[in-house]
Amino acid sequence: MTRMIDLRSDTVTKPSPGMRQAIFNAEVGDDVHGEDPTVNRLQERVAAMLGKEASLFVPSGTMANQVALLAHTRHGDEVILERGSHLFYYEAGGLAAVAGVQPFLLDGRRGIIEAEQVEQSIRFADVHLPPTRLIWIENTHNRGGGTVFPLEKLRAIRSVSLNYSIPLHMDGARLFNACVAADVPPEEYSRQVDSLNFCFSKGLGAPVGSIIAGSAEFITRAHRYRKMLGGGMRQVGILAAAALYALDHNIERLAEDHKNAKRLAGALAELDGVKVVNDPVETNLVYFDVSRTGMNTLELKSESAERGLLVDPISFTTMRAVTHLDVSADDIERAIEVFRTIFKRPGK
Ligand code: TLP
Repeated sequence: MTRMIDLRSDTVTKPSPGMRQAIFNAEVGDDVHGEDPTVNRLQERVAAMLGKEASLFVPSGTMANQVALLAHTRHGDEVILERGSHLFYYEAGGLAAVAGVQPFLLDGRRGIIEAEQVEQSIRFADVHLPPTRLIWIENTHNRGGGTVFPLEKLRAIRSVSLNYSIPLHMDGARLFNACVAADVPPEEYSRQVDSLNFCFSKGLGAPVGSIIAGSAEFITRAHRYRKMLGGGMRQVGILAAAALYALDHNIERLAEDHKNAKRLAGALAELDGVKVVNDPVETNLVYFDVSRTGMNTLELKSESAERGLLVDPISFTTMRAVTHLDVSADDIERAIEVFRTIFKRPGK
C-alpha cells in the first residue's frame, strides 16, 4: 500500500533518523531542579539567538501561550488580539478559564492588525473599564493563512506599546516560517516585542516542545506558572536535544515547504469551483474554499483519505493543507492528482 500523504498540519512530522540519534545521545538531569544540561543549553541558545535575557522550555505551544498570558496579566485584565488568534480561537477557552482575562478582539486583514486599531482599543483609566494589560500578535498568523507579520507594521505596534507602557507578546509558533519567507532574522522580530514563543514541534520537525523568551524577570514568573500548570518536566533533555537538532538542521529547509505550498495552491486554483482563500500563499499553509464544487469539506476529507491523502476542514466550506518536512515535492504532485481526480468526477 502506498504511504499516506499527510497535509493536516506541520505538527504531524516524525523525528528523522538524525534527530533520533541526537535524542539517543542526549545528556539528561532533573529539569525541575534546573539540572538538565541539554535543556539549559537549549534555553541559553534560544535566549541568545532572540536577544532576550532568558527563555523557558515548555511542552506545547498552547502551554507557552497560557504561561505567557498568565505571566503578563491578572484576572479581569484585558488583552488586545486579533479575532482569529490561536490564543482566542483554538485553546479550549484557556484565555478565559485559565488566565481569567477578557479579549478585546480586532478584525485583521489575513490576521494582520494595524497600530491604529490597537491604539484605538486601549482603555483609559475609568472605573467602568477593564485595564488593557497586553497586546498580542501572531506570526505567522495561522487562521490568517500563514501570513507573515510585516516588520514595519510590527514596529508601528511596538511604538504604541511603548507609548502606553503595555507589553507586546508575539505567538511565534511558526516564527521561522516568517523569518525564512521574509528574510528577517529572528532577533529582528524579537526586538519588537517584550516576549515571544515559538514551537519546535511544527515546521522544525521535533516531536514535542515550545519555548518562551523574554526578560529574566518575566521568565521567572513564567517558570512559576509552568509549574502551576503541570509543565515542569524531569529528564527532558531528550526532547531538548531534538529541539537543538531542529535549530541546526531544519530552519533553512522551510523554504522548500513554502515552495511546495505555492505549487499546491497554484494547482488548486485551476480546479473548477475551488478558490484559494489565502492567495498568494506566503508560507506553508494553504486554505481553499470548496463551496462551489458541489462538495462539502467533510465529504472531501473522506474522499481524499480513501485516495491516500489526509487534509482537514476548518469549516464546512474551507479546507486547510499544510506542507512540512515529511512531504516532498513528489508527494505534492500526488496530492494534486488526488484533488484533480475528485473534482473531475461527474456531478461534482
Ligand atoms: N496549531 C495547530 C492547531 O492547534 C490548530 C495547527 O495544526 O496549526 N499558536 C499557533 C499559531 C498555532 O498554530 C498552534 C498550533 C499553537 C499556538 C499551539 O501549539 P500546540 O499544538 O503545540 O499546543
